[in-house]
Amino acid sequence: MNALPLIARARTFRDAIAFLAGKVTHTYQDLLSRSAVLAAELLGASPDLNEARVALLVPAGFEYAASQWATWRAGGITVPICMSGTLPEWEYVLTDAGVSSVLVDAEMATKIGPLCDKLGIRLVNFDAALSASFRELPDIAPERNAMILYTSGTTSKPKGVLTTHANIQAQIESLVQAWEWSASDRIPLFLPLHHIHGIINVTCCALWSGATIEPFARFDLAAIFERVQADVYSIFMAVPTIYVKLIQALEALSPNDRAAIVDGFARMRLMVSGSAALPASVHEQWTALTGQKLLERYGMTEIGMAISNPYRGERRPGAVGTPLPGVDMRLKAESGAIVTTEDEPGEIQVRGPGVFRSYWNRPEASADSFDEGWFRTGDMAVLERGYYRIMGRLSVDIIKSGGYKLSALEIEAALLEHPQVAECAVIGLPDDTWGEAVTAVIVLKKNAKLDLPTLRQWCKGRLSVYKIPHRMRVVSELPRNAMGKITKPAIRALF
Ligand code: MLC
Ligand code: AMP
Repeated sequence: MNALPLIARARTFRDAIAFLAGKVTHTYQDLLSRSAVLAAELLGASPDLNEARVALLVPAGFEYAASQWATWRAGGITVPICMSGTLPEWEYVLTDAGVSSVLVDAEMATKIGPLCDKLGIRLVNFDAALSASFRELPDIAPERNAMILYTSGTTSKPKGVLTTHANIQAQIESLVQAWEWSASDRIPLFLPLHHIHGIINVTCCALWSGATIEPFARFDLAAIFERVQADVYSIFMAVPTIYVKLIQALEALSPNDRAAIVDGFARMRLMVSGSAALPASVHEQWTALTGQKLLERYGMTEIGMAISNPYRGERRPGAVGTPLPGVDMRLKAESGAIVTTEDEPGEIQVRGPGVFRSYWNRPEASADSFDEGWFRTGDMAVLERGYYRIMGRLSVDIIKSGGYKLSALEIEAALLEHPQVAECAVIGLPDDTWGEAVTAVIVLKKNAKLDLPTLRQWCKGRLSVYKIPHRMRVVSELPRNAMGKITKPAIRALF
């Protein structure tokens, strides 16, 4: 018998619809059957994958969930990768995680096939892997490793965040309890599935609850509006950039067209924002437009969701609320003292069953990220009238753009390979739509010329679209301190 609770629960609502895409439906029984066959295919003759890494490069929806469940049921670790990533980015992740198989659909097979051949990685085509017969699957203990998510940080290259099945279960149960998920919920899924927001908050919470997910291949405003207007969703989860885009699009409509869509939003039981700061002005605009009070919450790949405004109670614009069930948190002041009063800022530190196990293959980075057993988030917050407010990050090298966490150092390393670039510094500048806009400040080589469109073109194929500089400034020299180190605050002051 397979011990994973996600699977055991699905057996209790076999006939419910897990995924609805246009006219195509997949039940929980379909998920159970397909993931069992795929697990058998992944296993071949072996009784247990024993935590072999299986990368997922399949479309959001049934294919993704069945691939994830198959890997878990076979005893593997899922490594979801960015569908719109570049070959160098894929190569880095596949190599760093030591991936042995990649699950793909036909389209992705052609894109990543040659790279897998080069790296000696097995390619498993989701649609073709139908011939394996049902077989006994291994028991999976909760403390076994389940997933590696790549996240950017203060190091140039992204690090793999390793979570166990128990971590994932704790993250899911906390949200299901706090936000009162149930089998009658229906949610659209348009967030990428190589990050925790789309994986845990949307997909895993919905599947844990027996709810229905409507997947979209990408964030498709027109298609989402059509379904909102048809009144099919009870829950909606997005990053602040999406709410800004929704507001812009709604305001561009005629009053009649807008009213029909707004009514659909107004009737949902819950709309959540997270992954980046939701400006209080956007929160208020959304309420004025739809009557909905967005629930803002705070989380991180390493810890799952940690702080949330209440489902029932005051949802305060500009604040993230109080710790979620099962989350233990403290603020540590710059002095090293633990903050005990309101209005005193400190770094958010978190512990609890949802906190990840370690960074993949990085013992030093793992040890450095904990302080007496508490995970150091690198985010500053303050408690005000009983609710936490996020004040910003400790590191200037971390940028949040469109809800994606980016490392300035990774982008700088890429730009330095451009033949015209002598030196560069990358910063995130405030931006009304993207939260922060990736901004490159560049010193050119002698007699060189470079403009933003040319640089952006050059970046394609090297960096994912959201990492490509959105703004650029050429300077004759970068500001440095007495030690010769580039000073980013001085660069920010140039704008
Ligand atoms: C895309 N574009 C950008 C950009 N991203 N421009 C500036 N800054 C960015 N960050 C540009 C492209 O170059 C393109 O330009 C145009 O926008 C459309 O590109 P796109 O990729 O089609 O954009 P779109 O689909 O509209 O994407 C916007 C988005 C996406 C908000 C849907 O960024 C997204 O899915 N973000 C969510 C990321 C996420 O899930 N984060 C959670 C991490 S987990 P042109 O000129 O070519 O048209 C986490 C923990 C937690 O943070 O707490 O949840
Ligand atoms: P990631 O590493 O992609 O999981 O991103 C986690 C980071 O997103 C956190 O460390 C915060 O900096 C940021 N973040 C998430 N939610 C919020 C929020 N509600 N307000 C401000 N920042 C947030």
